[in-house]
Amino acid sequence: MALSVIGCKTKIGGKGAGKQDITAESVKIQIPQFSADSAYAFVEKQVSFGPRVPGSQAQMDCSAWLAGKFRSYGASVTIQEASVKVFDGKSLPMKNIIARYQPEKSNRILLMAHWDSRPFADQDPDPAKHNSPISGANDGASGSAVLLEIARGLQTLPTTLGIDLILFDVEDYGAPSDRDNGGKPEYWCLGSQYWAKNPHIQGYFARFGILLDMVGAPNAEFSMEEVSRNYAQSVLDKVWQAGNNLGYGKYFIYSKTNPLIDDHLFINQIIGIPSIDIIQYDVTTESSFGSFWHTQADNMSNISRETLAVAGKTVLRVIYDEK
Ligand code: AHN
Ligand code: ZN
Repeated sequence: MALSVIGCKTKIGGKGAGKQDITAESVKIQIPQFSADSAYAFVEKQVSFGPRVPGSQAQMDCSAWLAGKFRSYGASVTIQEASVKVFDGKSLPMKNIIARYQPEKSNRILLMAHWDSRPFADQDPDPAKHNSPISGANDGASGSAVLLEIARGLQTLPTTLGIDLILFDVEDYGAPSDRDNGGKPEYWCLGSQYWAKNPHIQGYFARFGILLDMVGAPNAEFSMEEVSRNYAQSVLDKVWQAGNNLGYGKYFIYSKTNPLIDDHLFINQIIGIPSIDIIQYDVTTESSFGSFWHTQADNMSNISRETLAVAGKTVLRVIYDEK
């Protein structure tokens, strides 16, 4: 366990203060270790199942693996299963993976990622590839891997608040960009929309939520995205402050960027948990998400151990500081 310890023991009272030595312990905050290698291996493992497209064998295999991994780290795990209707009218199986720590506590923090992979590489420079699925190493697997590695730490050291980790399915089944309904918000984030309307516990609430999406690319920049700013400015401030305090100012930048349709939007709108998105936003590329976004190049060659660790250590710091 890495102890990040601030503080000391202070003796209160000098000579004649009485028989007892009163020992006051000042703030002593421990956070578990976050292994960049372990997080990287979790990305690799997910990618090894093949594209985790809804309805595929990879979806079945990878969901079982993810749930088993959370269980092995001491979480109470459920898979929320339903059938959801995608943009072309097809009904597909959805599997949201829910891992809970200290479920008896009423004050909670919600950590989220999506774990499915997009069925169409519709941004690939090669049009012949537009209908084949992506590996989704960054888009999907990276956020899930960071949450798994956080879970590995949660088992070793309890937080003051209860923690829920949810891996949403069917985030990335939005209509391809060249279709009529391309870009329509309601076709994205079907797993989070479903959960927000049917949370695993009736009346579920959390103090705040943090979504991790595309947190694995080398030199990623996480900006202050508009939905996050509108619904959860104080959460954004807390997370950016933690990242900058840890020396990750190159990653957590203080620039304001446009609103995104992502799982946090529906969590804010439908269930009202103030939630932010930690998401790579690269204004220098056309998509804003890096040149490999929704292409066949979203594979292990674009995954950086350092970026995964930056995201993970920052979130750990935030959840262990929360009282
Ligand atoms: C859209 O482009 C619609 N949403 C950005 C969020 C996203 C897509 N995350 C992963 N894939
Ligand atoms: Zn995507």
